[in-house]
Amino acid sequence: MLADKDRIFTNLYGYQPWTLKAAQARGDWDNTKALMARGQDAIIDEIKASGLRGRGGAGFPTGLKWSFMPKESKDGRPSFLVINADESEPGSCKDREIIRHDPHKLIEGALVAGYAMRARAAYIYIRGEYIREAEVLEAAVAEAYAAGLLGKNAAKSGYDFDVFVHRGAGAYICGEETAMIESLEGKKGQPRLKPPFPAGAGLYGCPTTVNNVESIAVAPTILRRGAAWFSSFGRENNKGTKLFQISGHVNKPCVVEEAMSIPFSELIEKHCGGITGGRDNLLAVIPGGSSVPLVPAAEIWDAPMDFDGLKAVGSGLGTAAVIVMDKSTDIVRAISRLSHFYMHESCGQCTPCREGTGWMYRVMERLRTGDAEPAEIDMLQQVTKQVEGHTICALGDAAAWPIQGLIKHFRPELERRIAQHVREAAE
Ligand code: L3W
Ligand code: SF4
Repeated sequence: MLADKDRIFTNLYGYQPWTLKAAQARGDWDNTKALMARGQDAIIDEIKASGLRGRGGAGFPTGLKWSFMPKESKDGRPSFLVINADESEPGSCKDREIIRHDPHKLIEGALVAGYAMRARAAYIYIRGEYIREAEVLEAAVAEAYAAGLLGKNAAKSGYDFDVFVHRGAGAYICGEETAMIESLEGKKGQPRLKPPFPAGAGLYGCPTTVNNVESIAVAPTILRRGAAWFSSFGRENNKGTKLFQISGHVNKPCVVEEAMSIPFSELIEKHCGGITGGRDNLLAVIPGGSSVPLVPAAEIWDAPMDFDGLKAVGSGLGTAAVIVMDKSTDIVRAISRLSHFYMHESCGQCTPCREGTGWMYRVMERLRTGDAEPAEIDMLQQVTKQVEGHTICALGDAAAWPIQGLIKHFRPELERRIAQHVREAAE
């Protein structure tokens, strides 16, 4: 179990105030000027050496992403940092905890990261439903300005840096980085084709890096405690500490910071009081937010909770939103409900996603009640393959993967429902 002294988020549960004064007492904003004085390339090198990978779902190496930003401005164009606080992935609730209880970690991270990538300003795009969180964040940003930590000569570093909080309007797709950029520009939130990646042409056509809240909020601590400290947790390719969010059928759902690669069993037993009804009552787990395939009980129990460990069992770490389902769960209904979510949230600009998500949901609903032909299970699998990899953004994949996981691991249950429906109709 991670020792308290190794936790980055020391106020995750809000036992202390979020305010600047309390944050400074916890070590935030401690001589930020000195961190910045190490120089932009040195900061990027330290983040690279720490092994930090993006905490928003894709796991792209953070330091490498920062290094894509131009060192010199072309045509006088500024660069921007965009912080993705549009936390909408079903099961994900970690960024909310950072923002409402430890916002200064994020704001200091924005300054340090923004400086390293030579950005003029950071835009924090916060989920519209996070009303209280946005209020805290706006108040914390105002505190930082008042204390001279943002704005002209931020933290007396000689660097000018602004932070703007922008509230979303409730669309899941605006969490996709290029849809977020469109939305910030005042347009409808629809993903752009990549490349060009945002580092080449992002917000207002300027070089932009989009990072998740957690990725930015851990940066100052990594710089203070060193890359070697951070990378001492986890294992090769899966370094550091990580916020896990465990919901569903556990005795104590929680958000907890743990070492990357902690086995699933340890996470559940030590932090969540075990599975409801005991280990034998576990049916399946969606380990990384709703966009990754489910994993049956037997395969997840000993799996290391990291990028490679969950890939090895056919799933992914995603945002580390661990959705636990015990044997009382109607697993077909659960996945069908997710299909409805993706159908509803599809932005509609590519045909395989716009049409495919509706198709998949309608077939899933018929499989839920058993009112389907056995051949439709394979047909549904084929539809998922026609959507996966054939769309502009990852929402199409995210809609396909949970269904693929269901068919792979619970096909007998789908067949049982169809057979039962046939029997009942004959009676
Ligand atoms: C420059 C290259 N930049 C990649 C950058 C790219 C992006 C990052 C990752 O989706 C996943 C998705 C959801 N030159 C680059 C490059 N980049 N190659 O690296 O890119 P990518 O395309 O691998 O992923 P993505 O489109 O950012 C994120 C999954 O996360 N997910 C959902 C999360 C939801 C939330 C939320 O609610 N807040 O985070 C959960 O699993 O399905 O697969 O920055 O530009 N050659
Ligand atoms: Fe929009 Fe879906 Fe295409 Fe993504 S995959 S751009 S959400 S239609």
